[in-house]
Amino acid sequence: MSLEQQLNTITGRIYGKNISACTHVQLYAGILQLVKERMAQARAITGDKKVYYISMEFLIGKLLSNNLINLGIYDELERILAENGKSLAEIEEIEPEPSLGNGGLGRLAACFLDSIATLGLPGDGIGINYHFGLFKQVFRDHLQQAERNEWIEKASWLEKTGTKFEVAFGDKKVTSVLYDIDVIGYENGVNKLHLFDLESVDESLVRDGITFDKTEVEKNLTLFLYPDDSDEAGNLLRIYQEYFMVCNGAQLIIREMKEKHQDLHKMNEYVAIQINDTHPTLVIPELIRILTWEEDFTMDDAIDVVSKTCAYTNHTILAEALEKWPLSYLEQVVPQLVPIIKELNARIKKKYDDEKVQIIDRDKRVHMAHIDIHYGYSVNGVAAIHTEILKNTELNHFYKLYPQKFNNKTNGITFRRWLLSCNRELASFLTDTIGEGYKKNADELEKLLEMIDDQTVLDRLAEIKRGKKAELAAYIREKEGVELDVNSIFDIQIKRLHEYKRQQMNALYIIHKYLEIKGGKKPSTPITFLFGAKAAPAYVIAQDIIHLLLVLSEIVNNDPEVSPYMKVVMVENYNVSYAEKLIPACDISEQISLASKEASGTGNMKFMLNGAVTLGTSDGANVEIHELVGDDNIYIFGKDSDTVIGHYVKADYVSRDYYENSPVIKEAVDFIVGEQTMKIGHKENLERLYKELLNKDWFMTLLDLEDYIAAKERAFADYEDQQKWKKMMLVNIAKAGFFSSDRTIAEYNRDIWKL
Ligand code: 26Q
Repeated sequence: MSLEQQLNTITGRIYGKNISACTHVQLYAGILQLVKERMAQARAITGDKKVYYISMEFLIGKLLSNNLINLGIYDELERILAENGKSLAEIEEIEPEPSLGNGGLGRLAACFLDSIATLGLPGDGIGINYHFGLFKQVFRDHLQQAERNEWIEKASWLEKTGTKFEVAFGDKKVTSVLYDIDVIGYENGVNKLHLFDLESVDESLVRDGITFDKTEVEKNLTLFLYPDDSDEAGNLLRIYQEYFMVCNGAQLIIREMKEKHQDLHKMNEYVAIQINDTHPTLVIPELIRILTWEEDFTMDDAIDVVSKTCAYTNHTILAEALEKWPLSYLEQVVPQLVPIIKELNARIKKKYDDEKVQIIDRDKRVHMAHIDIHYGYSVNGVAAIHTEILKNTELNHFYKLYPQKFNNKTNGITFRRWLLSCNRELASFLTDTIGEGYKKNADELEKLLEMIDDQTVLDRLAEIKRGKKAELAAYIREKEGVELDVNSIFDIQIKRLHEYKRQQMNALYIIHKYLEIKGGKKPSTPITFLFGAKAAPAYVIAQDIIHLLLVLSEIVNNDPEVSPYMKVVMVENYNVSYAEKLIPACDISEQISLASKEASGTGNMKFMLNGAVTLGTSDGANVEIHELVGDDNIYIFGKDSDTVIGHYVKADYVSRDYYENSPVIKEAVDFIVGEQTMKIGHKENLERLYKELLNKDWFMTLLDLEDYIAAKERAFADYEDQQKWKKMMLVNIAKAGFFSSDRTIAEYNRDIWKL
């Protein structure tokens, strides 16, 4: 059946109408159905060995456009709809975004599933079916408010399976139900994302915003995703969620092995389990429990085979983000795992007396990462510098014990979503210029380098960028009510709000620029500063930084002397879908974390691929971007990681010294609590932030501020030379191939999974 016939049949069946008589909402439902039918017919990827990527977060984002592209029917469908007077782009807007993750870690898991299927590797995701994704952010009175974020509709990507498992929390038993989402590779077969839910979940427990009745786990366990990114949240419910996921995951894995008549004693020959940060760590004791209690394994055999099956990825070196659970919590939630964890701990104690490598510390806290490192066969960081820091400092004690376990896997992004889907104009220009090959072999983007002196290529790149800036401006006009100047420089910082990512440093620059313009020093090209960021509701200083940004945007945008030269916009409810609109429109990509703190970053890669130039510190994957594009095609500033780590070791960073010794810094910091901000904003928030910067500044904002200002001025000055800028765009796109998650996954497979 042709695509058009199939869609007409479906809309006829559901609505009794053909395509041209349907509304966009009806067409969305019809196309959803069509895509699901096509994916059901596609080849299931199989093989002797399978990887399970287990993660508390899969930030998959909207799936319609991506699935159409991967099925190879996007263009045809777009044409059919247009012939019937319909717009696929508008239909795509109707899909609710599944925001089942906080940020980088969750989005990485989604990119990885796409690449695993694209490479034709057998590999499924295992996670939780949260009824409400990461909270919806609304701004009121220059403050962030959190509202619930529904995404599940009657018709959605979720397919209810017949699978049910029992999960025991001590004496309390719950029943799970399994939903699957098909993951189709680019012109390849299908894997599954398995999302577990509670059978007895009760949405009516949700009250105002994101508050809910916390008493009955059997009703609330899968309601919400924890809105934390790298912050401490020592909460029992989180452990309930983690155990719920791994207990279901372990049962699923064992059931699939048995269905294939695979010998559990050789689990590691058939299965690899990739543990996404420490959140799924309990899968290790849980598998050991099942094998010893239900499968007659000796403890030695169970530990041995599980240790050869599980591999751990670390995503952070922030000490406060490493999970350490009081043993008493585990005794309450999963008493059945406690004897196993104690046994694992006893074996380590017998072997090594170094206190730093113990699983249970003297305060009776269980270090989840230590379980993974001792009882897994691989430990990887997510960018070269990050892995080096793990080996040399943070996890040095473990590296000395197990040097062979440590390896680096620099993160990547799926080019299907972050190029083919979000920037169709650039993708089709690349196809015209260097051919189709780059879609399956990202390294072929380098062919673009041969065209560095081809004026038509350079001009076309600039034209595409301008088109994307105009599209974004139209969207922001509608959503945020702000008029952007398409001729201005689009300088963008989008990522979770965290002090180490230093949005506050960008804010201080904006103050500096504002004061310069007020003083009569006007930039030759206007600048638009764009932000998008959610802050964990419990993270007070992060809320204060959002407040400052919102107050600054009001001051700047409403000042007729200044607003022709600069604008500041913090977009509301930044999410994956917003990122897909912002990234193609960016000129300058802000990647300004304190060196050593950002494990990798992946937004940096998305911007580069879309022709933005990075302004960043020597941190995470910025270091590798720098190596690839060379000094002339990136703006690197700030103290390096060795210097920063040295400051922490010697405890000799005093932010007040920087404030007092630099009139530029002092002027900007003082503005936070000046008359103008106080008139619009809240004294409490602004003063707290001011004091934090002066008295603590744990992430050393003031250390790098002057250098940051200088680097930013250099970038703006270079933008005046459009010819030079176009060449920088071209080099960045051409060198982005390394950051395809297809490369990352091929490395995971080569070194860790061996499928
Ligand atoms: C932990 C305990 C309790 C509640 C929540 C959490 C929690 C949740 C999410 C802790 C951390 C996260 C997310 C971390 C994260 O996104 N890390 C980012 O991972 C990216 C992919 O590797 C990197 O590129 C980023 O540098 C890193 O910050």
